[in-house]
Amino acid sequence: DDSHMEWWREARYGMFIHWGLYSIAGGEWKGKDYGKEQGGASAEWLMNSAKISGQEYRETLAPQFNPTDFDAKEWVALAKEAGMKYIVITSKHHDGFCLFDTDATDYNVMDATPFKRDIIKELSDECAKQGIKFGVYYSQFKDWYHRSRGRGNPGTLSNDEYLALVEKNLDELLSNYGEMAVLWFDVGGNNVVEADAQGARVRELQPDSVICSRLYSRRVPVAQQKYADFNSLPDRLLPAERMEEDSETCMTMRHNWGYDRTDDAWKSEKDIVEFLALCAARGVNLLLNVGPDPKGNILPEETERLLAAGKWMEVNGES
Ligand code: JFZ
Repeated sequence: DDSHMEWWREARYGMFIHWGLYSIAGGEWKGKDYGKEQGGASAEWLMNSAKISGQEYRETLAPQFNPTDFDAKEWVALAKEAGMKYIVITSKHHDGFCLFDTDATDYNVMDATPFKRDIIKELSDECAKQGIKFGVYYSQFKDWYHRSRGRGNPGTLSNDEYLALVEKNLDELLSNYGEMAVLWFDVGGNNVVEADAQGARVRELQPDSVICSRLYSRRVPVAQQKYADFNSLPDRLLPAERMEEDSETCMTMRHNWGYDRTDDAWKSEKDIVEFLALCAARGVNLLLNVGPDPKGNILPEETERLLAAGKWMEVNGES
């Protein structure tokens, strides 16, 4: 039964939000630039790129996380005005930091930052209010803070404890935030048993959640990806032919996913409209990314592009 996929197939276009402790650093650590412009990984990979220990990363960035400009109402209204039908935000990226209230770790917005506001709650409530679907990105496999990264970076948890944390986090995300329309897992490991258990838990708690294929590693044959509802294409990829299976492409408006202070490789409004139209033509959902700044603002360059694409759809689209 795939009735839970109906809204997603019609939706076609959503907002991706990469936001977390890394946003404060903006791709920079101790005067050195680690953003993609300089050939490194994207800004949200900073902890890994600059080889920062969990303790130092947390001690430096968590006390500075105080995005007083954050206004869920504005973000959701912008997504709607842009013609987007769903929102997916990083509830926990590879740095392990949780943007929601959790009892599984104190490395979260409520306990480790001065902000002490549950970002996932404010956004999910606002989405319900404004009538747009809400979901979360959750890095289930890579967690540089809690999970061991090998010698010198032991992580705060043993492997069993880490799996328990993921289970607890999923229970919380699927129990405390109303409808969770999308579970956007990312960078799956090769352990299919683990992935299946996580998928099964989602199905059990919210049977209608749409589960991203990145719950599994790409190396797991598609036929064995039991709980994957849609195929997440490699980032920014536009398939050459029309896709018959449920698929989604995610894309940035410049190089980086997370906020980067120096990345000026902006795609033009025309680039974005073109990509959106091509995705629609090829039957692929588009999840278009924004990387809000440390204060909680979606950037003016992003807003401009979102509204331009929204305007184009209004003039040339079906609605
Ligand atoms: C992952 C993350 O590592 C990255 O930080 C970002 O969140 C992005 C949306 O997802 O990166 C990937 C994952 C998969 C592919 C490429 C980048 N892929 O399949 O081509």
